[in-house]
Amino acid sequence: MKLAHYIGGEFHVNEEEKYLEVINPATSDTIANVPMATLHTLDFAINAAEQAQKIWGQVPAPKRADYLLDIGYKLKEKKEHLARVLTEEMGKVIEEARGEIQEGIDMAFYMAGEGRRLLGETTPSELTDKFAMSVRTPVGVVGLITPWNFPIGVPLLKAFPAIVSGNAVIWKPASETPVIAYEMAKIFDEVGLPKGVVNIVFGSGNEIGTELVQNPHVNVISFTGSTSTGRKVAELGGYHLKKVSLELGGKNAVIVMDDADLDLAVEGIVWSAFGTAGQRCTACSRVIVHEAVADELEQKLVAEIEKLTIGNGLDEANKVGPVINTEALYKIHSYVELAQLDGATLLTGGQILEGDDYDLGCYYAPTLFKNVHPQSRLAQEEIFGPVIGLISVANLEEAVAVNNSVTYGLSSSIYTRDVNTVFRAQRDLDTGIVYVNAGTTGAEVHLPFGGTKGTGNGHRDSGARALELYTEVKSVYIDFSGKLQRAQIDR
Ligand code: UN1
Repeated sequence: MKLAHYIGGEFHVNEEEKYLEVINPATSDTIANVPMATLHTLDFAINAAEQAQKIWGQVPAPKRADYLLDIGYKLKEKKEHLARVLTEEMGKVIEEARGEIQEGIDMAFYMAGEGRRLLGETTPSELTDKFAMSVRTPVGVVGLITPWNFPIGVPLLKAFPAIVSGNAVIWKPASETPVIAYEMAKIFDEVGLPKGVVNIVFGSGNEIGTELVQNPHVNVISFTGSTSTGRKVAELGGYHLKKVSLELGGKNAVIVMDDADLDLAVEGIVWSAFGTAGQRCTACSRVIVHEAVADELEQKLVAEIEKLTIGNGLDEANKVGPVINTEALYKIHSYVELAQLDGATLLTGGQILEGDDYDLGCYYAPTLFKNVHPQSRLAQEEIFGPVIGLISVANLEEAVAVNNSVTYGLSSSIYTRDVNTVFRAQRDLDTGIVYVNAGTTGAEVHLPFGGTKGTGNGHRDSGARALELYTEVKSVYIDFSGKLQRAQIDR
């Protein structure tokens, strides 16, 4: 299957472009060929977006929201099909793929409600016969640069608030996962979203991503991906004085206190560490455990991890799918080797899986280490794979200090039955998301999503706060006194 860009409401082919193969990481089969846009194609898309936005920005927001409802219903109707496409392309197990489509559905319906809010403020003026308010206006053309690990969930968390706010979108999906984006283009087309409101351009980050960030006709950039790329996006976007929202890495921990329900904690750790084969920015990759329960937790964890079934995500029986490609396999394995050199003890896993069906795909054994030094690279750097390390601590203060000792700040979790511990922890953990008695993944669409420190630059996806990125705020003063009134002077 040859994919095509979606520009100005048409599927667009440029014969001069090269194609890359899209590989199913579970089988190594080629499932599609994706064009790599030239700058000419991108220009065409930017122009289409600009033209469309002029009209779209004038459509009443509740009417814009009606399209989101239609998209939401279409996603519902196609949920199973889309989930299968997602699993084939990205590898996550089918149950999780369904969850990701559901995240898109939830965001469509939630943001459709914003069509009847998009709240500004009204406030008294300090002068008589003068009215004061702030209103939201669209920012114009929005560029989305999105990752392969949540190839539809993350883009839709960004696209829907952008659309309902009256902007036009240019979306550059990750080159590893274009098929699900192409499916999304079909949905925009089927619901009759006005042409040019969403444009999908496949291409390289270096060329197309860079041009999106620097092009003067693109007003806002929302990027989810690695911290190193995010830094470049911030630098370039900053030079061009653009609003740039960054959602970057994580090094998320589950803290298990001595009064925790250990079986519950084990379930939460296993789910949040090995779901999506550890390739979530919210994935648990450190377990900070109170020394009094460390041995028991370790034994229970090993037992549960060794029960995990690994294989093609289309098979409902499998709990852990492949990682995205062989490069990822080798990167994960190099961290495992490094951890051993750093003195950590391997408890289970620690290898690229081989033999039987594993040879065809990119499978890494779910891996657990203990005796991990909190400052070692295994405990500090984002691995983006199914690897966790146990770190023992003596009390809550130490647990919080270890949690906060990384350069990232996305998600954290604590298992305890003590209400005082709960409140202290939620106050002192420095991440953008804190879970109590649940793992580190599973954010819901109506609360802000994002993190502190190296995880981003203060913006948030999801929730009503996402609108801050996609709207300009205009303060409007209406003086109906019929005379000159001077603020701060005529008191
Ligand atoms: C990501 O990994 O980039 O909270 C997003 C979660 C999901 C979103 C993850 N709702 O794990």
